[in-house]
Amino acid sequence: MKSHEEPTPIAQAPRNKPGETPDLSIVVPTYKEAENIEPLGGRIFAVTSSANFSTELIVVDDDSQDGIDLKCRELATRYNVRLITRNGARGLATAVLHGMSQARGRLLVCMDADLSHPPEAIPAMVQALNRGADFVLASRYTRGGGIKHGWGPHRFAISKLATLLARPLASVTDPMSGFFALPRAEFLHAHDLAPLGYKVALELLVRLAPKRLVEVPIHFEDRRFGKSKLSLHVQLEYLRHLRRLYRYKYPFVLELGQFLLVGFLGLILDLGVYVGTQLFLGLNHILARSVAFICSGSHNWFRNRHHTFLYGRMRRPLPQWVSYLFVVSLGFLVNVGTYTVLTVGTRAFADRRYLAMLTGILAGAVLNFYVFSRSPARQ
Ligand SMILES: Nc1nc2c(ncn2[C@@H]2O[C@H](COP(=O)(O)OP(=O)(O)O)[C@@H](O)[C@H]2O)c(=O)[nH]1
Ligand SMILES: [Mg+2]
Repeated sequence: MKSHEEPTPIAQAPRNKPGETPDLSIVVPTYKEAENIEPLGGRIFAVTSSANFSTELIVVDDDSQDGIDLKCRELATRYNVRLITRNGARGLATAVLHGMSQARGRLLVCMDADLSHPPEAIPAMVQALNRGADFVLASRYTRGGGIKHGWGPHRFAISKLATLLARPLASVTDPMSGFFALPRAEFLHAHDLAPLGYKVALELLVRLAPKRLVEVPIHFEDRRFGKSKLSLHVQLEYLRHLRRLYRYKYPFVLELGQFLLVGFLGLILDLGVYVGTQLFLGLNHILARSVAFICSGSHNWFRNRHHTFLYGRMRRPLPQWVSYLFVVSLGFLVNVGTYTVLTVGTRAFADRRYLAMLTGILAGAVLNFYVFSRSPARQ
């Protein structure tokens, strides 16, 4: 941590009086976690009261109807506990953000309900915030952290891959972590939040871009009660979320990456039509080249309009269609022109038509990317 500020004591009284701002608001999203909430609450308040932090626990439940309301009511007789039940809404990230928006504490902590995140790490996280950190992430992969009982190779590989994909977005060892803390004032600065799926810490890290970021090691434990809600749907949502965050942080790299991917699919189509129309329809190779270009060009335009250059959809259809025709015909001229000039005009390429074809495609693609990525709708 870069800050050299002295730590400031955060609390005098372990229990805040009604109406008083607590030091800590701990937000816990729940879905079917009735068995876990009592032991979690017990551990949270044992830790925070021995550290002298006045604390409120905010449970955001998506209408689990599993008796969590009774458990929270019982906990509330001993501690400062609030249950927020959302009807109709489902989703971890939106639940956490909702809970944080209702919190009153000076500092916010978010953690899972299933006892995977040890509440005993909270004092170290609070201490880091009090020393000037803007964001504290509890990490399994930083020095001193780990995963208790180990994971099978399948789960480990998926988690590692997901982590690697997120690394360029946030310079932390564990961007997948759901256990984090930040000052409420910092959270109130977060604009354009577009939470999706599970990864709310990653969302906040990208949108807030905190300068003083601290990682605190934790030993992650597998849940003992209840089932994980991490479904295939949530995993696919993670990919959509990543795409959204890359678009936000690295718009050019995302556009280029998607453009190349679309181009690669178009190339396969292009090759198939080029070879197929010659083999099965007996077309002359220059005509086959043109037909293949029209098929793959249309495919690429359609996909890029829908996936790559989204701002392109903000333009009115008619002028966009006209300029598209213009770009496509320029691309067509450059692509097929390069091919024709190389195969007809040079000896080296006369016997290497596929190489000439690839060169033509590349020249057309460079021109198309240049024109599409400079769309006036972008500004
Ligand atoms: N409010 C709310 N909480 C959720 C939802 N899905 C998961 N959670 C909670 O988010 C935390 C992490 O979920 P979990 O199923 O343990 O995911 P895993 O740790 O990745 O297997 C737990 O406290 C869940 O109860 C949801 O749709 N709404
Ligand atoms: Mg869990």
